[in-house]
Amino acid sequence: MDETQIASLLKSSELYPIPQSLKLSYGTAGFRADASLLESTVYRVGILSSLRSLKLNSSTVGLMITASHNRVSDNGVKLSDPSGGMLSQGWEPFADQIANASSPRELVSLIREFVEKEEIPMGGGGEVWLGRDTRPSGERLLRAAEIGVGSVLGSVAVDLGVLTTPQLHWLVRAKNRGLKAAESDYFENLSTSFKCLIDLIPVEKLESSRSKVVLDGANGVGGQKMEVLRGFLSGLDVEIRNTGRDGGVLNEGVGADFVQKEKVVPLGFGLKDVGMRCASFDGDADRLVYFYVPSESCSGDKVELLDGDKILSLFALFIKEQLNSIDDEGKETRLGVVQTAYANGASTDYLKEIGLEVVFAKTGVKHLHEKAAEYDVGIYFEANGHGTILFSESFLSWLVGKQKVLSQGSDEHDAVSRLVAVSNLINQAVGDALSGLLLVEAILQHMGWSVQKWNELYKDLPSRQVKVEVPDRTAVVTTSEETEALKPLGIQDAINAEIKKRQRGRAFIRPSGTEDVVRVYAEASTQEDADSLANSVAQLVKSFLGSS
Ligand code: G16
Repeated sequence: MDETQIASLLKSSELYPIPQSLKLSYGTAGFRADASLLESTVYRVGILSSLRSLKLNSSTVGLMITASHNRVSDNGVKLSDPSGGMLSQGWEPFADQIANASSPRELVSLIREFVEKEEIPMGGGGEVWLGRDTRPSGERLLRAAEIGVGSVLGSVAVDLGVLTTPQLHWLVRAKNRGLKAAESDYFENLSTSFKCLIDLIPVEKLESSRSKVVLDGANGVGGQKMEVLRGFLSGLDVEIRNTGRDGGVLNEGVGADFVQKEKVVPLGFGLKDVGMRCASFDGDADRLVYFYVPSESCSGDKVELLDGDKILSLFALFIKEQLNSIDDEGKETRLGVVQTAYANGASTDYLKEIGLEVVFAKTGVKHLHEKAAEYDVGIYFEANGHGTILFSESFLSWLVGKQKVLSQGSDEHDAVSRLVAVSNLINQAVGDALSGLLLVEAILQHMGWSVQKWNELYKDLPSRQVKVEVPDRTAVVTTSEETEALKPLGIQDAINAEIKKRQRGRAFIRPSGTEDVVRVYAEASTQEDADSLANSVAQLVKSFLGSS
């Protein structure tokens, strides 16, 4: 790094002093904190993203300002690698180091060392695309990111404005593949591949299953983007509520995280919606869950939840059905599904029963994505509704080749065409609520299923999730799949004793990577037992770690 570069970094970093006693870690999905604390962090991540671009031959990198499901006063920053996937985990320690550097001099010396170690060519040409969600703090933080990007000399930041997180990942992926990469291309791609799937459905099935879906947009960017997407679509009737324009607050009593954790309707939904097919996005639209208000509901607030596990099961069933109709010429196509410890035990049993290979990963899509990429077709979903389908390059080119030679209109040609359409519709960069919703809707129409019929695939074991505020959540250390706590010493034995008291009991604890809490998950054969197990484990967390 030459003197001019060093001077540029020193000068810009003076503008963004780190708040006293701020200690951040890259976490499950980037840095998150109260928005007022984050300018120095976002500025520094701006620098990192320029370096990442330079390291990868000036490919475009994405930087997203969002705190997703967290409250509106929080914000955060996540990065998209040139592939459209999450930032390579190998760079996370450097992200932690620079985010916490206490002075401009320390920051510059860390950058210098890293540039040398990684042999990053500093000749200029880095490119970073920036997006933000609808949080009021987003614009100010985006300016900090721009300064960070530009302080690596010769690198440019391109402000793409308000986007969903998955849109930014999709655009970055498309750009680096030399494809058209404007927001309108994203909408066109989704709508045309949705149409392909619908066109492959026999007319009599279409008529019986087409009905309205009602969307809760979490008062965030997702509902607003769905309004745009709706203009591109035919064959789908979507009513959108909680767009954030009617005074509702982002993620407050609304959104996928709220609906999935509390198992109640979001604001704006209730008795009037009994039996309707409803869906919920989270704050940056990378998570999707479905729900309906059951007919026996008196108050209209409790829901039947169709979470990420149910979406995964629907996708897996559909993909499997298509693969079964295709002569794979002895290739032995590998279809695998990836879940986390949060997956409902009944969903895992179901997936195994239908003959699927199920593997587990640590919480965080970056971990699931990696495992899903090992298959010809890998489907991953977290119970919270974050997930997607990955098609390996070789499998996809084999499919496309087959599509060309098979006779049009044959069952096999239709099955191949459906899979090709799914590979275009689903956002293979990262979980995407908009594309996920379109795929769910297309499959339900294909099957001729109502949301209630879909829900009958299996019955969830009763479960409960709670969060516990403690003085130091990092005192909880778990095994790699997060099913057992290694620290604090003795807590796992105490948890096991509580589990044993309940039929089909299962519970675990883990420190959140996005909020300052310890999460508790419990399931059992009855709701009462699941609740009491979660509460007992939460008490254990408090007694081992203290409450804050
Ligand atoms: C992020 C991650 C998800 C993860 C979630 C909760 O979601 O992308 O993979 O499941 O955080 O993580 P934790 O339990 O560690 O707080 P999002 O939608 O908030 O970006």
